Amino acid sequence: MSTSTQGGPALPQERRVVTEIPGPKSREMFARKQSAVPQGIGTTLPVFVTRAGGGVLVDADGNSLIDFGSGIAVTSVGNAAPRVVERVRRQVGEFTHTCFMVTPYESYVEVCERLNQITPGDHTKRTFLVSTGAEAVENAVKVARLATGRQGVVVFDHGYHGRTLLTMSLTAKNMPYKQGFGPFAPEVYRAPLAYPFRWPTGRENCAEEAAAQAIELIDKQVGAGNVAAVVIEPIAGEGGFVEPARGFLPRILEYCRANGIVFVADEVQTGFARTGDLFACEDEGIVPDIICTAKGIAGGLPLAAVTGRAELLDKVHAGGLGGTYAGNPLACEAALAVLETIEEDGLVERARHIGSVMLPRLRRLAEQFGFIGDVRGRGAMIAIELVRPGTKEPDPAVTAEIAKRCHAAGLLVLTAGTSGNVLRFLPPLVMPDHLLEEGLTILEKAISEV
Ligand code: PLZ
Repeated sequence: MSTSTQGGPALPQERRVVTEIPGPKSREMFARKQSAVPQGIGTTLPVFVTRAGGGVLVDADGNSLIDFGSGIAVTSVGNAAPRVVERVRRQVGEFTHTCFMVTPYESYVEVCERLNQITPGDHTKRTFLVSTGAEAVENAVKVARLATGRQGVVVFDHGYHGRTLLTMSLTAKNMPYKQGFGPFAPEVYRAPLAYPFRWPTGRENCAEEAAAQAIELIDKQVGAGNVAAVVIEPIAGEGGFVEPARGFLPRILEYCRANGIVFVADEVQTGFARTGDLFACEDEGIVPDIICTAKGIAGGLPLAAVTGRAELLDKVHAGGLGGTYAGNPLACEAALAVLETIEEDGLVERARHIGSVMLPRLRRLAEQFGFIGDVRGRGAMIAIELVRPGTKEPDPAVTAEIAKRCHAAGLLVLTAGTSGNVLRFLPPLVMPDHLLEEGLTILEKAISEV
């Protein structure tokens, strides 16, 4: 039996279901949650976690669940990953906060230096740090607006960029993210996304037609000269792991370059080896003007970054950017540990390996079951889209039912998609193969039973 020493004594890398899921202790805590926390804060699976590491989550009742979620693509290096634990432990005893804008510290600068090196493009870059993905995207737009003197922001169908006023406005899906929370920020325009599975005239026309429609929308409805930034996820995450048809991103980038529009890649979910490249933009050689990162950057500590062309970021006046906790020293230490882990443990390769295990098994399932409409994704960012057999009509009910069965069997899976009909898989990149295979077996069983 392989073990993980993450966070202390060895944590067995096994699935172990010893109670109903959720068990009695989790149910008791969930009842407390229901009376202390508003229902606006949802719960995918109401088991209360006490430890986690490698590929498992251990709950208060002693169940050990296989983790196909990584806390929504965050713990790519594993939970309580050894190098993260070591560096954060050391740092927490030295100092916990000074505010980088008041008195700086080296680890912040080192994280920025590293991001300037490893993000796509060999132009001169600058990076600044914030705490959340939404903050990173919002700051990218601030920079683009100031640098261009323009206001418009173009985003895409199925996009997700956060829950703050601006990023909620950039997000496509109404329920639950926007419903009742308006009015939304102005000067946000939404273009079609090249969604191969759902493109009306077929996959083969998708990239070209979608790009033409997006460009026409910008030209005719907004005016290219009014657009500060195009903001896009290289693979739409919450929107259902939609990989834009190949050729779409390069075409949009080319249009941005020709029109002085800042191309912002939101790699909050796709970044840091998740897709089998260090950044998903690399797959088609996209060099964004600004790249936003978060989630996988710091193994679970809250950190996010905005990295971009020096000439853009340097336009902002002194004091124009920042935040009390932005680039917290514990989170910076964690980020340095994550970068070391990705490199030393070959996690880019590991992500590709995970994809190469998952995709063929899922494709075989899709041949067997008509309600699996599409299998897609790259690396360890893989999804299936569920539809009514023989149609493309989304089936969120069957999606929820499969997730429920997986959960009951001790496999955490997440749903996604504008219609809630996508099951997405985001295992930690350090998940041992036997757990990956076992997780897929549970999934297969759940699918064959619904
Ligand atoms: N951009 C591409 O995926 C966060 C949302 C969880 P924050 N996705 C998880 C939820 O329901 O709130 C996300 C993302 C992309 C931006 C964000 C926002 O990142 O760290 O949640 O602010």
